[in-house]
Amino acid sequence: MPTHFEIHDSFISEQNQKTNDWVKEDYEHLSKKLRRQNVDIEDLVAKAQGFRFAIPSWGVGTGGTRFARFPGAGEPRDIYEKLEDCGTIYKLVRSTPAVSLHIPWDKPEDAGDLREFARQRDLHFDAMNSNTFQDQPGQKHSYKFGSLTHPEKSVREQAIQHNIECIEVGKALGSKAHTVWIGDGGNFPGQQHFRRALERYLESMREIYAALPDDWRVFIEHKFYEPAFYSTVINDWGTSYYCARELGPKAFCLVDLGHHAPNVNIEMIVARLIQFGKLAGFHFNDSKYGDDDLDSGSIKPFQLFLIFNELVDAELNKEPYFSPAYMLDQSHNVTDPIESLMMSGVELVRAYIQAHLVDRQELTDAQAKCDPLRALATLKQAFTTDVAPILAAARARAGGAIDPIGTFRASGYRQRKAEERPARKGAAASGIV
Ligand code: PSV
Ligand code: MN
Repeated sequence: MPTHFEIHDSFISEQNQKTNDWVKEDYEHLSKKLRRQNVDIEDLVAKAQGFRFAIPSWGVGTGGTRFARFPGAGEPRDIYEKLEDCGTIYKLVRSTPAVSLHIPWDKPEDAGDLREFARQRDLHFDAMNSNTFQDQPGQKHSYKFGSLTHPEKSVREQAIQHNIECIEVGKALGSKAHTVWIGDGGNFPGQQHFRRALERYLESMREIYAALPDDWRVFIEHKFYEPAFYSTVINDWGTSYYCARELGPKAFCLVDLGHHAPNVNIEMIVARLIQFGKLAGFHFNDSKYGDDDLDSGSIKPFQLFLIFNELVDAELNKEPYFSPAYMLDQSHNVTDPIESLMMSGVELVRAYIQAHLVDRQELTDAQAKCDPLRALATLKQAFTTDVAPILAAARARAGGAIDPIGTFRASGYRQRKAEERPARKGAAASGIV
């Protein structure tokens, strides 16, 4: 039995042959349609090929809820196997050359070796992520009542050192950013002094900020509830923005789509952060009720499009400090994580390309003439355009799959991994529970 099964380029192009003619036909038709709107389809293919986003290492493992996790056969057991799966996703969709690591889950024994392993798969490392929301075996102080904002200095100090260690690991891996999300908050009214907790956060973050290399950025990720259910210290984008400003020019605000109260206008938050020069980037996912970590575009595709509408508007306007880091942050509880990540990735590129189809002159004119229906119709025209042939062409021309999920299934990758990766006794769960 050969170990480390890989999907070969020749297999992908063989599979592509099956649907190539149809894609060509659809592409021609769309190309004509777009020409009527003065849009060159080739420009959009180039845009689709240029759109890049990172895979979170924890996303390739099966996720779960606080009730249960149902691990799938053949899921990755360590960071090397996670990188193998990330490499497979990259091969098939061609837009995910970066992986985001979570420390200590992915702490490498030999960073040089891991970097080389990634390089061989054309992968590199995106933002590092610290973890002070769990206690680790042998850890001196507990984070039960907080980490960077804990009332006791010794606990805060331990959490600060952990973040600095993440930056050190990231330096060895070639990363350029560090994301800080803390679970700190309160479960009971009165449990925390709101202002003092935030002061302690800033005091801790200043030390982490001081450890950043010159060409690094730090991303502050807010979240309004969970694991704390009454209050969280970094609860919303306003608090995040205040902290980023206080910390300095290397600090930015990260938007995880699941971290807002229901019905909040996230695209507007995105626009505000762009305008204030503090948008770090995204953790993409979708949500129905809370931080559900569902697959991107599975619940509210129009919202995803509206977010990309703001991003593309900023890109075209060349807004200062606009350099968003894109990542998926999802929990795949009932699907094959590789399939979910590929499908979600396609949804991101779709929304990005559709946003490029918005007739900006028409929209500006409708806004100036106070014509809300024409404004909406302009957005809807872009949103309802089926750009699938553009996405398929972008992938296929780069050596990827016209049908990533069909090709993945036909390859037998997961079955082969189930043979290669028998469950290890006592192995840690590889996804989020
Ligand atoms: C928290 O819910 C979060 O979105 C943060 O990004 C964490 O790093 C990630 O999920 C994994 O728990
Ligand atoms: Mn997140």
